[in-house]
Amino acid sequence: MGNNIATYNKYKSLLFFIRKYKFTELLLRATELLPPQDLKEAFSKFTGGGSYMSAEQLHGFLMEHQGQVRKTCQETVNKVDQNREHEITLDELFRFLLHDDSNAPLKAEVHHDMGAPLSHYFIYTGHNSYLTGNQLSSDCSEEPIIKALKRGVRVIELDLWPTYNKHDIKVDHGWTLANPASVIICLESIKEYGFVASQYPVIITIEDHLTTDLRAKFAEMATQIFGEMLFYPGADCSCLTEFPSPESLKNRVIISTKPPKERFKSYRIKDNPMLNESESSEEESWENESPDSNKNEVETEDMNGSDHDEGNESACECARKPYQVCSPDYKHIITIHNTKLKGCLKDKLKTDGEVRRLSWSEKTLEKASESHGTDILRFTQKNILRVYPSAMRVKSSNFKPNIGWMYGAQMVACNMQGLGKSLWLMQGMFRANGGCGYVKKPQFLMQKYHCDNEFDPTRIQSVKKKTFKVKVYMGHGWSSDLSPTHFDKCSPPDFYTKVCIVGMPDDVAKKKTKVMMDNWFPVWDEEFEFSLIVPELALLLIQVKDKDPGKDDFAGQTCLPVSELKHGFHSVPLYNKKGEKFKSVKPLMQFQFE
Ligand SMILES: [Ca+2]
Ligand SMILES: [Ca+2]
Ligand SMILES: [Ca+2]
Repeated sequence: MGNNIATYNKYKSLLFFIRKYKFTELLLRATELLPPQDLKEAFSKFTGGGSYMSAEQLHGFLMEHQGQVRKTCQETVNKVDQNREHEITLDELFRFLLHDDSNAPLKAEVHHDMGAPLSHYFIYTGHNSYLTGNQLSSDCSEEPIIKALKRGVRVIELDLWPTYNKHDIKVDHGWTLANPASVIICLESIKEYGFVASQYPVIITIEDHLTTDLRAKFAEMATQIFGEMLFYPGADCSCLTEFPSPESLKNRVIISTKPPKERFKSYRIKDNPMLNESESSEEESWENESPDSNKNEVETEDMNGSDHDEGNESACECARKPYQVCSPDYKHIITIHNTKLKGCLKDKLKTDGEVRRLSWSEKTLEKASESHGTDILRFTQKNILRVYPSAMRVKSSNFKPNIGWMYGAQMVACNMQGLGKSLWLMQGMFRANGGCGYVKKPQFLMQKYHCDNEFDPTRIQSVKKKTFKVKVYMGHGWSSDLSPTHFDKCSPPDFYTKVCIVGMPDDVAKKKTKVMMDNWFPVWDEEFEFSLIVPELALLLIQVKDKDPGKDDFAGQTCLPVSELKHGFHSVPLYNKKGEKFKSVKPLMQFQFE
């Protein structure tokens, strides 16, 4: 028996050795990747058929073929030229294009006009930013907030609740099993990490379940912690008729929530936090309400209180009346008012008067867009619409953000801790504009539509379609970043690449390359053509997979905003499922527009 085990172990280690040897041999093949034919032709064109490229010719190649701007061209030329006498070979150019980080397909700097009101931008927005995992039982912590801010997320959501003894505030997810987080630590983390990834403003959206006293306490905390960093229009009771610009709010924190009602009902709400929830939750559920809905006392009062005059009811006025309970300081620190108007959908989307924010669930938006597309668009040109994932998504999954973007919704809120395609799309969209968290909305979302049903993004009849070509040459880097048996136990992986366009319904398309069997360095050399109606909202989703008999293995993904892509040959860095960049995996591709 013992002898058998010894033989078995010996056999196993021999197998391991053979396998290892085989893999090492395969790794060596990396150096055998050859420049694609297209690159040979481009090299020949820019060198006039020569075998060396001069610094001047390289400059020409980078400007004309690679879509680089003059400034970065010189830097690149210096870099490539470093150890040479002003000339490089085709192979050196190829290695440079394949490996160098500066050959990424997107512009690294902020290049949109940042001087327009906040409503003109899509803003990188988190949902329940304090949750570490699922929506029911995961804990609350400042960690996911810090992580999101480091990635450039600009809108952080905090749900504020009274602690058990009602004397303090906690960040919690309401009536779930989660452990709460400290509000002070959350605010301090926002202060510390808010501007690490981007200088543009951080917006804190608050789901407010607090009593009047605790609101005052929060206002004090926020003003003390943020100091000068906290922006608000001032205590002059004036309301904004236009939002300030991201440029003017650089390195500032602003608060968005529902302004509290200055009414005697506050006494009663204090006694019953459950009632308070229906009053102040972000939920907007017009579609479930019958016209004479009278769910409870507070809700009715809320409806009365939210009429159109509410926004103008000044806190100063309120302060002059000694018997009313209000927290003027809290109201004053709110820059973006989350205000719902009563009435039918059309009334709720009114755009005269104070600019404000509405918060809708994905379902509400879906339903409203069927009949009121133009009204929603008109609203989002001046005001802010936040769209959040349905409460049914307990596992922190996400909805396709496009539904929000195509109606101009600025804050499409995403569960940053949930994995999956929707999150990749979100990360892709906000790689635009230097990854600063603000992306200027395309012109067609800002122009005037006069008739009621004129704007219907699901049926845009083409003006002139733009042709976008993607060529997938080759992949490499997996053998450096992952173990030899990561994909298949007994053989190298069988890679193929999927390229999809996600955007306006008519632009959606899916293509894929052939499978390259048993090869860590697949060469596909395949070109795909897409014809796009609205390239401004089109995202290119790239996924590499290892073909398997059952479910194929994931081998990397990235999502890139099409209108921001540089043309020419680029190495495209891929990310894991969570959106963390692989060290070396960056397939070589070419992008062209016609
Ligand atoms: Ca596999
Ligand atoms: Ca295989
Ligand atoms: Ca396989």
